[in-house]
Amino acid sequence: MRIDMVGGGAIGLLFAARLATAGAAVTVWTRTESQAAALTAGGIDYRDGEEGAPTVHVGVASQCLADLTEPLASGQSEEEHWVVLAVKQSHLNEELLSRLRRLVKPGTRILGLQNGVGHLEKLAEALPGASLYAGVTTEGAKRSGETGVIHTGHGQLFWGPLRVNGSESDKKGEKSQNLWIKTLESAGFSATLSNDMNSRIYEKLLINAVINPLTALYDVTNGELPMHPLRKKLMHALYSETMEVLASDGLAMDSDGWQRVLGVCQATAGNVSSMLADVRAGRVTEIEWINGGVSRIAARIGLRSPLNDAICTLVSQLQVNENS
Ligand code: KPL
Repeated sequence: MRIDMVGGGAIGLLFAARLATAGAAVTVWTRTESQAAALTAGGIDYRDGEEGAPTVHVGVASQCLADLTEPLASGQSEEEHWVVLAVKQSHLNEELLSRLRRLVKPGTRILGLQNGVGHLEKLAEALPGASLYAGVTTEGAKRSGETGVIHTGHGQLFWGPLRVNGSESDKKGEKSQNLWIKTLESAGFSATLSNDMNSRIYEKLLINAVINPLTALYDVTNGELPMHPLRKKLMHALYSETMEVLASDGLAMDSDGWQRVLGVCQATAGNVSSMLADVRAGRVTEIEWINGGVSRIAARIGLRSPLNDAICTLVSQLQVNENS
């Protein structure tokens, strides 16, 4: 099995390290030459988050995306080839899409692991002929340096085919899906093939739309967020508005959504959300694809979303201020 892992962040390195350990031929495509050179020289330093767990060096191939100037000959049938996109939504720009066109051939299976919404439509338009898969992961991972990753929490991967804007349906995908499942299982991931990825994406969107912007605005960990009564009130108001929008657009949850949000805060209590981490580091956040995505869905189906609109403006303002 050949896997092109696009993105050398925490999730990209986590999946790359474990899949390579399970015997897959993994190439990590990075944004910087220096990370590609360091990964090629020393591999990934993988450590399980358990107290006292050793660091394991995992050899992988790595190349800088900027070097992807010609279509890549795969040398393997497309059934045994998966491209996994583990970059932030904000990095999924024209430049990256043009590189991906050289990696992806008609029939290539491409799995997007992004938070929020909007990326799959973008990929379907940019890569006609590719078979699109969506993934939602709750694995916890933290980068340590340029080549290191710590697996901070074992989670779940839900993945499955998704047709958007008339993208190709993966009619002949069964063999490739089975190979992918086997590889994921050998790598120790708990993975579920889902035929209802829209609901999975909306469930994750609901959680991210409440926790991520409020932890960023209040500068608190996930566990601290609901501890203060006024913060919890605001969380609930944002939850209710978001739930109404997503439920009106097809989200049907089999459990109490509000309790799920509180449960995630508890289960990831010590975590700094990805949005707060971005704000603290002065990086562009995913607000446009999380709460901005909720606002766009609301507008499409004729609902109002004043809280999501306001939260978007506030977090964007925070980015401007952090960067100035
Ligand atoms: O997905 C997350 C994120 O930070 O992006 C949560 C679930 C909030 C965990 O931190």
